[in-house]
Amino acid sequence: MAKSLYLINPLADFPSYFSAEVFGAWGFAPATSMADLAIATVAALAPGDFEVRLCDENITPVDFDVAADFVGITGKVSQWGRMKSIAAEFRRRGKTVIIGGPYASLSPDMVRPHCDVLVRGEVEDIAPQLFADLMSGGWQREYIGTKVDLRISPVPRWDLYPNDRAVMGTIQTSRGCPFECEFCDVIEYVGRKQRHKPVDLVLRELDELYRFGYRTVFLADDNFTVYRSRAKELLAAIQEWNARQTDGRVRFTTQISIDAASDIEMLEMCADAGLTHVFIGIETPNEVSLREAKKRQNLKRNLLEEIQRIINYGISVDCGMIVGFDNDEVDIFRRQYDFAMATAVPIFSLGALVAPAATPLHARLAKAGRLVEEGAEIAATPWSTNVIPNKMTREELFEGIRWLCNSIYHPAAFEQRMLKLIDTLGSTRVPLFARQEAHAAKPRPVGTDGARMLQRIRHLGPDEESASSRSCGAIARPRARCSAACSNIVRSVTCTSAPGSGTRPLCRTPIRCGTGNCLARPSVGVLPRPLPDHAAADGAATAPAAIPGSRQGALR
Ligand code: B12
Ligand code: SF4
Repeated sequence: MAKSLYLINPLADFPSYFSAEVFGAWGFAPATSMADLAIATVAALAPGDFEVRLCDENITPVDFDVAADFVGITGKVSQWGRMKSIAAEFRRRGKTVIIGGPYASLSPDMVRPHCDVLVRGEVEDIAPQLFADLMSGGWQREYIGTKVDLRISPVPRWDLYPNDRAVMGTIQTSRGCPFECEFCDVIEYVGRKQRHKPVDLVLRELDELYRFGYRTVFLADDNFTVYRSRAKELLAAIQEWNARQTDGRVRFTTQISIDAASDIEMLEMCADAGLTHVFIGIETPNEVSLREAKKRQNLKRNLLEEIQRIINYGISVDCGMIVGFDNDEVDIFRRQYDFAMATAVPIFSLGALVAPAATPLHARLAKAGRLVEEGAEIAATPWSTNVIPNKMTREELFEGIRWLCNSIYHPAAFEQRMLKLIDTLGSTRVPLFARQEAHAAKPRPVGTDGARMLQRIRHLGPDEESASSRSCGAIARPRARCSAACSNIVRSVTCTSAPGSGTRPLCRTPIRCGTGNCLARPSVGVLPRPLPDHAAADGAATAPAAIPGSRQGALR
C-alpha cells in the first residue's frame, strides 16, 4: 500500500538578510526569496509508491491535520526553534517525525531527542534504503549519509512547490569548498573536495525551473568559481542555454570567492552567461584578522579594487562582513564603515564572529573557555554570538555592530553606495547577456509585488524618498546599465532587531520582526566607544552629516 510523506521547510526563528518577511509585512501574499531546494530534492528521492506533499512555511502554514504517514522536517540552525516545535506538535498527534538537513547533520545530539528518525548528511545514496524501511515499517533510529557523487542527483520536484511565491529558483551545481576558513561549517558538512553535478543535469534542472516561470536562479554552490576550468565549462553551456530561451532570459546569482576577480576571462564568461550578482565573503579589511581566520584567499590583494573590478565587468556584489575577530580592536567598526563606504556595494550582510558547532573555531574557543554558556544555537540569532571576544567586551561588540549597521544602512549612506554601483556597473565591459536582452518575460506576481514595494519605499520618510528617487532616477538614465539596483533597494528594507534592544528595529522599515514597532521612526543606536564625536544617540534625522569622515554631506 502507498505511504505518504509531508515535507516541511519551517520558518526561520527571526528575519535574516536572505528572507522575505517584508512581503507579508507590507500586506502582500507571503513569499520567499529562494525556493527551498532541500524539500524539493528529498521529494524527488522518494519512490513512486510514496505520495509526497511539500510545505514551505515561508509561503503556506503547516497543516497539522495532514493525513500523512510520515512528517519530514529540514532546516538550518536559524530554524531550529521552529523545527523543534513543529516536530513536538506532530509527535503529540502520533505522527512519525523524520528530521534531516544541515542542522541535523552538524548538531545531531541536539536533534536526536526531538525526532523518531534522524538523518545525518547527504541522502541521495541512502534514500533507497531509508524509503524501503519506511515502507516496510522497519525503520532505524538513525541514518548516516555519505559525500555523494552528484551524478546521482535527482531533478527536484518543483511540480510540488508553490513556485508563484518564490522570487528565485534554486540549483546546486556543486558541493564543497577547498578553502578552510576557521569559522565555516560548510567544509564540515559537505567537505573540502568540491564535487560537481554534470553539466547536462544542471541544464535539465534549469529547463524545469524555466518551465515553472523562474527568470532568476540562485546557484546554491558554496564557491561557484573556485574550480576555474569546471566553472568555465558550465558557464559556456549556460550562456548557450540562455541565448536559446525565447520567453525572457534568466539572470543568475551565486556565491564566489574574491580570487575570481583576478581571472578576467572568468568575469567575462560569468557576466555573458547572465550571472548578474554574486555574494562574496569579504569579512574584514583587517589583514591580521583574515590571517587569524585562515581566510587566505582574501589576503595579499587589494580588496576594494577587486570588488570594483567585478562590478566594472557587469556583476553586482553583496559582501559578508564580520566583526569581533580575536585581532579586532574597538576601532574595527569605524574601519569597516570606511571600507564599506569606499565600495559600490549596497548590501553588506553584517554580523559578529560566531563559532558554529562543528567548526575548528568552536573547538579552539571551547578549549580556551571563550564560549558563552547558551551554546552554538545563539550563533544563529542576529547580532549575537557565542564567542567571548578577545580585545573588547561583548557589550562593546554589540554596541559597535549596532552603530555600524545603523550607519551603513542609513538611507543616505545606502544611497551613496547605490549611486556608485549604478554609475560603474558594466563600465569596463557590457556583458553579452545585457546586449542580447531582447524580449522580456511575462512578469511573475512575486516580481510585481517587489516592484510595488520599491515604489512604497519613498513614503517611509524624507531620507528614504531621496535615496529611492535618486537611485531610480539614475537607473533610468541612458548611461546606467544597472539591473541589480532595484532588487538591492528592495532588499535593503529587510532588517532585524537591534542587538540587546530586544524590540527596537535597526532601520526605518516595516518588516515582520514580531514587534510591530517598525513603523515608528527609531533612533540611531548607542555609539561604540571609539566614536565619541558621532551624532547623539537620538540624532537619526541628522545622521548623514554626522557620520565622521563620510562624504554623504556632498550628496545633499
Ligand atoms: C543555498 C544555501 C542557502 C540559501 C538557501 C536557498 C534555498 N532556499 O534553498 C540561503 C542564501 C537563503 C541561505 C541562508 C542561510 N544559510 Co545557508 N546554505 C546554503 C548552502 C550553500 C546550500 C544549501 C542547499 O541548497 N543545499 C541543497 C540541498 C538539496 O541539500 P541540503 O539542504 O544540504 O540537504 C541534503 C541533506 O541534508 C538531506 N536533507 C535535507 N533536509 C532533509 C530532510 C529530511 C526529512 C531528510 C530525510 C533529508 C534531508 O537531503 C539533501 C540532499 O542530500 C549551504 C551549504 C551547503 N553546501 O550545504 C548553506 C548552509 C546550509 N547555510 C547555513 C546557514 C547558517 C545559513 C543562514 C542561517 C545564514 C545566516 N546567518 O543568515 C541563512 C538561514 C536562512 C533561513 N531561512 O533561515 C549553514 C547551516 C549550518 C547549520 N548548522 O544549520 C550552511 C551549511 C553553510 C553556511 N554556513 O552557510 N543558505
Ligand atoms: S570560502 Fe566560504 S565556503 Fe569556503 S571555507 Fe571559506 S567561508 Fe567556507
